[in-house]
Amino acid sequence: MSADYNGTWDIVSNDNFEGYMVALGIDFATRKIAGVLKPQKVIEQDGDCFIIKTYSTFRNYTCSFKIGEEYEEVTKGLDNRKCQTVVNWDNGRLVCVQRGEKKNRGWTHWIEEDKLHLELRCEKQVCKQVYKRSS
Ligand code: ECB
Repeated sequence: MSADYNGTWDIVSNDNFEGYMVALGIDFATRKIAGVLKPQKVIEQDGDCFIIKTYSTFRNYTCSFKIGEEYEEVTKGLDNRKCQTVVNWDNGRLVCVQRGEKKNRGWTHWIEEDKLHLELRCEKQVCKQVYKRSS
């Protein structure tokens, strides 16, 4: 089962982003800046093809993928690592596995009551973000 993620989404909560960044080896000064950002997601979905843009006043990040097709992701401007990344559907959830140097790395998106949820995982750390539709 798939779902429609199209839209512009503004962050409303961001739990344990600090732990996630520590797990990724992000330096102290960068974490202090990144930790107070209010990122926005712009998601363009055409069936199984996605472009997810994450915007902030500090840095932006874009990834694009097709469901089930593994690709090499370079997390440029984030932790600058290479991952073998694949995203699959799981009952309307988008489940991403980022295989590489870091164990247990990936993320999951889902929509619940018109809120966009995102769980970001790295090693033993889980960051939980919630976004609302932008007005
Ligand atoms: C791009 C906004 C945040 C910029 C933070 C800058 C430096 C911190 C460095 C690394 C922290 C690791 C991740 C940053 C958090 C969010 C960016 C995108 C996370 C992500 O992988 O989102 C997925 C799922 O929506 C699509 O790329």
